[in-house]
Parts: sequence; C-alpha cells; structure tokens
Amino acid sequence: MIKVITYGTYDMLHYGHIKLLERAKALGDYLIVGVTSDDFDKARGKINVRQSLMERIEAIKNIGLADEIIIEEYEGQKIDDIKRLNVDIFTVGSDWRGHFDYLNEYCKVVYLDRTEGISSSDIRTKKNHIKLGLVGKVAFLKNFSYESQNLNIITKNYDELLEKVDAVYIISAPSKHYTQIKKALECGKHALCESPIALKIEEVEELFSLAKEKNLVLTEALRIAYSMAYSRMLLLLKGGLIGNVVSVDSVCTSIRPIEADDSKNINNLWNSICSWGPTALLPIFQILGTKYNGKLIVSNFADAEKMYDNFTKISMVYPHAVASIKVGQGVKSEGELVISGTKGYVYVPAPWWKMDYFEVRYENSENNRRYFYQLDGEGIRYELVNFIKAINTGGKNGYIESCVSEAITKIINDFYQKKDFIEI
Ligand code: C2G
Repeated sequence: MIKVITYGTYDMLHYGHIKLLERAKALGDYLIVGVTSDDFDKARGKINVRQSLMERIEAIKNIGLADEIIIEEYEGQKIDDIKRLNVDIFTVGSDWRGHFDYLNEYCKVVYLDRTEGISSSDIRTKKNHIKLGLVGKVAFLKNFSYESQNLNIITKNYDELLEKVDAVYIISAPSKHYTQIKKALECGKHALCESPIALKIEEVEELFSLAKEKNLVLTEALRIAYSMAYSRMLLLLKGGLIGNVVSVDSVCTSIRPIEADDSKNINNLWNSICSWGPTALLPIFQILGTKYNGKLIVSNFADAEKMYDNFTKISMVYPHAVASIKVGQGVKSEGELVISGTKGYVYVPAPWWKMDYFEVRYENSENNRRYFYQLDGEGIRYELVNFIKAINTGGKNGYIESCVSEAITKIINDFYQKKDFIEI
C-alpha cells in the first residue's frame, strides 16, 4: 500500500484545494491530510485564517478524499509524521517548490501544479476584507504596521478615517479613548482600544452597552491576555496546579522620563497607572476575580497637579487572598509575576508581560516544571487575530471579560479621585 501525505490550512475550502487533494490521492492508495492548527498558523504568520481548526477539518472530512486526518501543530512535525506513519510520498502544491526537498531523505517528494486563479486570500477579500484604521502615536503605529501587513491601514483625520474603515485601533492618550470609541461605535465601527478604554466606570459601562446594542465588537487591547503562555497559565491555575491561590503579585516598570512637550499637555500623558496599571491588574482580576473587599493605593508623583505618578503600589484584599501591583514609569524594579498557592507557586520572570514561559515551583524542587510557548510580535498579532475573528463571527472576544475591563477602570478612576489613596 502506498501512503501519501499532504498538508495545508484549507481555509474556506475551494476548488484549488480539492483538485490538489484529488491528485494527491491518485498518487497512492491511502491519503493522509495534515490540517494546520490555529496556533501553528499564527506562529507561521497566517493571521487572516477565517475558519477554526474544527471547521476546516470538517470541510476536509466532507469531501471524502482523506483516509486519515491529522493536525499539524509544530515546525518540524512533517519528519515525525512521515516516520511515524510510514509515509511513502509527501506532496504539496507547486507554490512550495523546493521548500520541502529536505524531506527526500525520508520519502519521495512530489510538487503538484497549483490551480491558478483561485486562493483563500481572494475568497476572504471578496467576502469582506476588514479595513482597519489606526488612531494614535506614530512611533507605536510603525511597530504595528509590520504586524498587520495583511490588513488595510489608513491614517488621516478621525472623521475622515471613520468614513473609510470598518474598525479602528485606538492608541491615543487615555483621556481621549472614551470620546473616540463612542464616536466610532456611533458610526457603526468596531473598536480595539489600548487599555484603559476609559477613565470612568460609567463610561466603560456605557461603551460596552452601546457596542452590544449596535452589535459591534469593542475590545480592550491588552496584549498579554492573548499570549499563549499567559492564557495556558490561567487554565492550569484554574485546574488547581498550585492549589488554592492566596496571593498574586505583579510588577511592571519602565524608566521613561516625561518629555518636555508632554508635560505641557495633560491630555497626552501616559502616567504610570495608565501605562502599566491595566497589564499589572489583569492577572489579579482574571485569577482572583473582580470582587475584592478593600484596597489601598499609594503613589509617588513626578507632577502631583497633573496626576503624573512616578510610581504606584496598590494592595488589595480578597475574602481568601491578597494581591498587589507595583507600577512605575519613573522607578525601576524587578518586573516579575508571582502567584502563590497552597501547593506551590508560579513564577514568571521579568519582563513577565512579554512572557513566553513560566515556571511552577514546589517544596520538592524535583517536581518543578517549566512551560514554554511561542510568542511572536509581542502578542500584537494574536490580539489582532482575535479582534478580526470576533468581528467576522459576530462573537465576543473571550479573552478579556467586560467585568475585568470595568474593574481596571474602577481602580484607575479611584486613583484620579484619590479614593483609598495615600501620597508619598
Ligand atoms: N493549493 C493549490 N491551488 C490553489 C491553492 C492552494 O493547489 N489555488 C494547494 C497548496 O499548494 C497546498 C494546499 O492546496 O498544497 C493547501 O493550501 P493552503 O491551505 O494555502 O495551505 P498552505 O499554507 O499552502 O500549507 O504545513 C502547511 C503546508 O506546508 C501547506
């Protein structure tokens, strides 16, 4: 029996894919089709895939050509599969000519002519290509456009921009977020906004209910939430990895002097609490929930009148746990995340907000484990993928619950209102 294997994403399965599979099948007696996992596609830069892994597998099943379907999850897996499944022929479309010659060492490699004139990208473009407008600082946008090369980007005056796009990514100063999001939603545009999405709790509630009413996606842009290491860590914690969590302590700092032109205009300021607060608070609210009993905010100001804090420490008390954050734009500390539990603790080394691995440590160090994951583009890619997916499927963004967004804003609001507050 001649075994043939071929791989692909098979997004929006089309005639070109089917022709390829028919010819692959004809090369032998048994056809194995490897369908790429969502994470593997993200990692190899395919960020626009429209269908989920299960939908893509279902489509391949339905055409009835595959004798076996496997999932391709990591780079280098092809060699493993070929050896493990005793494959005789590896085949793929001619767009990959030369790329897989290294597999000749394990089996025969056949490049089949690609069907011209059709591709998943064309279908996606025709279906509805999402035009994303960027609003904010140029330095950040430069970094961003690299990650979003598959998306349309237009930057102009805000009203003009809103007319031309389907969605906006807002990276402006925090004090502008509420008005800009509201305007976008009122114009029927989806919004992804750097955290915090507003400075007052009523504003956040209003924006979320407006988005809901208009069937639009409103998402807080907190990159770490979308990183694989972080989301897997949350799942493992929920599964009791370290027993009951009794303390979450997170530190995020970076020394950034106030720029001369910034200090003139409060509207352009990203103080410590706004720059780092949302990221530092995220694991606390996602692990311990948003219902704490009390808190204390302690700040040191570079400019007290403008509420520009050099450094802020917040301590929180929950019924059965405590939490703390330390954030600073003018103070440097070890940017680690430590989650303490009754059986052990999770340690994420600095800078934890760029985490691609974490460690679980126990009393008996022989039981310690390290978990490694891939993190590309500091998470911007994953954030975008989720935003676009939520728009396309009319679904919610499952990564940051709206109660977490509200809790983050509440803390920042209390900082500005100097509630539960001490200045040092
Ligand atoms: N294909 C084709 N004709 C088209 C489009 C695609 O013959 N008009 C072929 C591709 O060459 C590939 C298969 O259909 O062999 C699946 O295509 P994709 O879903 O685009 O997957 P791809 O990114 O090419 O992944 O590990 C993944 C594989 O290397 C291929």
